[in-house]
Formats: sequence, C-alpha cells, structure tokens
Amino acid sequence: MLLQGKKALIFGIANDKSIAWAIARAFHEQGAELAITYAGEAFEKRVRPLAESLNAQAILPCNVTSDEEIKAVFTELGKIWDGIDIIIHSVAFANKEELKGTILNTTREGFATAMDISVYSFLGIMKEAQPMLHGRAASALTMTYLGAVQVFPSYNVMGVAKAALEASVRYLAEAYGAEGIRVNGISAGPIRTLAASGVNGFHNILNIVESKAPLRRTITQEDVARSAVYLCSGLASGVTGEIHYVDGGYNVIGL
Ligand code: 0WD
Repeated sequence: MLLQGKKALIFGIANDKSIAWAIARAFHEQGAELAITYAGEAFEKRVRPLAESLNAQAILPCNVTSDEEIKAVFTELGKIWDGIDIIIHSVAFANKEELKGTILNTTREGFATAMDISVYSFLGIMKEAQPMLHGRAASALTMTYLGAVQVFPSYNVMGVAKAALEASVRYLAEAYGAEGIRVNGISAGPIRTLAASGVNGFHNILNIVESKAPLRRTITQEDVARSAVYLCSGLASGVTGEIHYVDGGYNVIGL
C-alpha cells in the first residue's frame, strides 16, 4: 500500500460526489489514516456518515473563512496525532451571480469572497499546519482548473482565483521546500459536482470536453483520486510546485 500509516487531513468534502470524497476513499484503500473536516453545521449531516464509513479518526467543523476554526482543527488534531503527512485542500466558492455573464459582473465583495475561500484558505491552512508538518516528508495538494490560464464562459472571477491559487502552489512549494515538504495542484477536467452546478452552462463544457479531449471522455472523481495518491505518496518524491493536469489531455488541444 502506497500510503500505509500516513496521516491525511482532508478539507472539501460536501457530499458523495465531491472530488475530496473520492480522494478520501483512495487514501483509505492505500492504508492512510484520515481526519475529515466539513464546512459547517449544514454539511455535518452528510459528511459525518461518509467520514465514519472510512473510520476517520477526527471529524471536525471548519469554515475556512475563520482563522479560529482553522486553528481549532490543528489544536484538536494535535491531541490525537503527532504530525500530519498529507493535506488535501479541495475547497472553492464564488457567488452564483458572478458565475454567469462575463467577468464585468464581478463586485468588490464577490471578488474578496472568491479569493478568501478559494485561495487564502490554502495559505491559512498551510500556515497553521507548520508545527504538525515539521520534520516529516509531508505533502499538500490543492484542486484547480484550466480556467486559471485560459478563458472559459462564466468561470469569471473563479478563473482569477484559480490563477492566484496556482501561484500560491509555487510560492508554498518554495517556502516549504527546504524542509522536504512538497506542495502541488491537480488541474481537474470538468466533473459534475455541487460546486460545478454553480457554473452557468457547465453541461456545454462537459460535451465539448467529451468530443475534443484526446481521451474522448470526461474524467471522473476516481481519475483525480488516483493521481492524488501518486502526488501524495513517495512515488512523487521529486515533484513539487507542479500543476498536474488530470483532464483526459484536454489542455493540449489548440483547435
Ligand atoms: O468540475 C469540477 N467539479 C472541478 C472542480 C474542476 C476543476 C477543479 N475543481 C475544484 C473546485 O474548484 C474545488 O476547488 O475542485 C475542488 C472541489 O470541488 P468539487 O469536488 O467539484 O465540489 P464540491 O463537492 O462542491 O466541494 C467543494 C466544497 C464545498 O462545497 P459547496 O459546493 O457547498 O461550495 O468546498 C467546500 C464545501 O464543502 N467549501 C468550504 N469549506 C470550508 N469553508 C467553504 C468554506 N467557507 N466553502 C465551500
């Protein structure tokens, strides 16, 4: 097993369609021990049974807009774990009104919300994680989308946020690299999840990917999860600061 005995902390399970849920299952299969967070009370009902089914050792609330809640996750984990080997950040949010029309719909407040939840949260988590990552060959992984580097209809402020998230991966990789801690991103192809349902015209994107991607199909949560296992295991010991595409090859197609 590739992750035997590794301790993995996972942010971003909303339901059984979430990419982070597929990652949690794949990690469990590979022998990892899990700690799972949920975004707030409204999510607990759905997330707790999922987490329990994988024997998660901690199931903790964490709305990532709160520094206190992020801190509390590490305080609680510190009581049961002597460190953390893997952090999964699979969290993003933008107001629905900003995921339609063009980027000219963006408001100052909506911009700040998208950047706070989708980008700062990764930095905030990685800051508070420091004492528990120290001295371990740990790795962290976030989820991004091709909308960071190319224009997709309706993706708008989320594309700007993903560009900032990808830059954050590179800066975090440098900041943590001297300790042997790796930070990467997976740029996933479109998958039908709760977050994706907020993007206007999402089904069109799926159809186009299916016809144009080299693999002639969309990808699944399990495709992403298998690559996550690789990036968070010793198999990827020399890989950091990387944005790894798991998109059936769609990103290489010009026209
Ligand atoms: O096509 C897709 N589904 C793609 C998703 C393609 C490429 C990338 N991604 C990214 C997303 O942008 C996100 O970063 O993958 C990540 C996971 O997204 P997902 O699995 O597609 O979507 P979902 O199951 O909704 O998980 C994202 C979750 C939230 O769900 P909602 O839909 O309620 O926003 O992020 C969490 C929440 O569980 N989240 C928060 N967690 C803590 N605090 C917060 C918050 N404030 N807000 C959202």
